[in-house]
Amino acid sequence: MSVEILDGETIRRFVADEAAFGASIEGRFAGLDANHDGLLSFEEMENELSSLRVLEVHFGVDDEAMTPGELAELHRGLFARFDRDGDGRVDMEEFREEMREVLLAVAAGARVFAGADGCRGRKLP
Ligand SMILES: [Ca+2]
Ligand SMILES: [Ca+2]
Repeated sequence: MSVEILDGETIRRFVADEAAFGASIEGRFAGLDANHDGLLSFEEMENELSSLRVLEVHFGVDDEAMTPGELAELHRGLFARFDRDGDGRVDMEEFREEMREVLLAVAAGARVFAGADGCRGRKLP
């Protein structure tokens, strides 16, 4: 699934739409849950973490000089943000809450950055 940068208002409307947002998150969660146990391990989350990192890079977090070790540490940190109760697994509720916050943060950033560097509508891999 590709990540498309939309304008902030569109993202906020999407997150506020419980039915659409919930369905989207559940579909994404199911797609990541490779062994279908209803929980996401770090390994299952890694691709997702990479695409979230793309968002952060897009919004100004510079990782040009990162070593593989630093990258792994960053992924661990991102995973810890999702894993709120620290049991080493991300359940649906944790996934939904963190994705909501990430999207709202992106929405806030998008409003700031859209005019600044013309990134509005740009598609990320
Ligand atoms: Ca799993
Ligand atoms: Ca957890």
